Amino acid sequence: MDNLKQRLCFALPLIRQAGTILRGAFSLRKEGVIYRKKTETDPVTDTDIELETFFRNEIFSKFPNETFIGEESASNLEKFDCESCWILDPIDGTANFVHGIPNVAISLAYSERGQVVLGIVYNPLQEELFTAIRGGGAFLEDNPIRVSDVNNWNEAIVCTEFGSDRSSVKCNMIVENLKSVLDEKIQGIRATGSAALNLCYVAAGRFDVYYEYGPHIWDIAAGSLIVEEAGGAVFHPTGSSLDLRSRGILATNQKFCKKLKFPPFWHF
Ligand code: LIP
Repeated sequence: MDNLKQRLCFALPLIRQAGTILRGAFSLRKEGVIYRKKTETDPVTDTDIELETFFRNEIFSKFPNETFIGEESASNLEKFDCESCWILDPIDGTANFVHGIPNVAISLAYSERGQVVLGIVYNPLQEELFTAIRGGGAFLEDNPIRVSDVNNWNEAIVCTEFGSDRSSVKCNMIVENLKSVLDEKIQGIRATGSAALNLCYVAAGRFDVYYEYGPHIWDIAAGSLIVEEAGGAVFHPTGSSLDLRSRGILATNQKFCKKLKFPPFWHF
């Protein structure tokens, strides 16, 4: 635990510094942030790349023998099984960032032998910092957070995302799942546009369920630990145990998780 606290103390000033860079770039948006598209519907900005380079350099100068997985360098995901690995999404919610929507987060996780043990998610535009160390609880700034107690669909806010894959198979699956959820007469459905924030909102009891097919390990590594440490549960949407590299996640409070019927509630 002491080792992880030291790592948190190392990472927090970096996250705050990166947040200042992100805020500066966000406020210049009207003059036009330069962005290139990874695929037709999936943007990446110079700020994503600048922040990833910043973290990579800082992490390697402090821990030269550790491994690093970053969204923009899209490295070999087998590194996750190494003794020590850092996992970064420099801007989770890049599409929001380019549209001037302040739902963005810097997501940084640290794992040991394939298990995330430290997670930090920071939205510098709304000044919200979520942290967790495995076994040490989850926090919003200095305040402990807990998942909700909601147990009934008609009181539940369910969150999902629509990703950037516009193939007909994926779109049909999204629509079918949405229909199943709406058929339960839920109170509301939301999509922040950032998987990391969605997970933190489950952890803080703002959302009761979040599911998505498509997110990558860098989108969900930090947030999934924050949910668990806030008393919640994380799975693959089919109900099997969560593999962060399997491109799917379902996060809920403990009560709801008993209520969800797997399979076949979630289609894929
Ligand atoms: C995004 C996610 C979002 C998901 C998108 C994308 P990015 O991350 O957080 O929830 O639906 O497909 O992965 O690309 O902004 O880091």
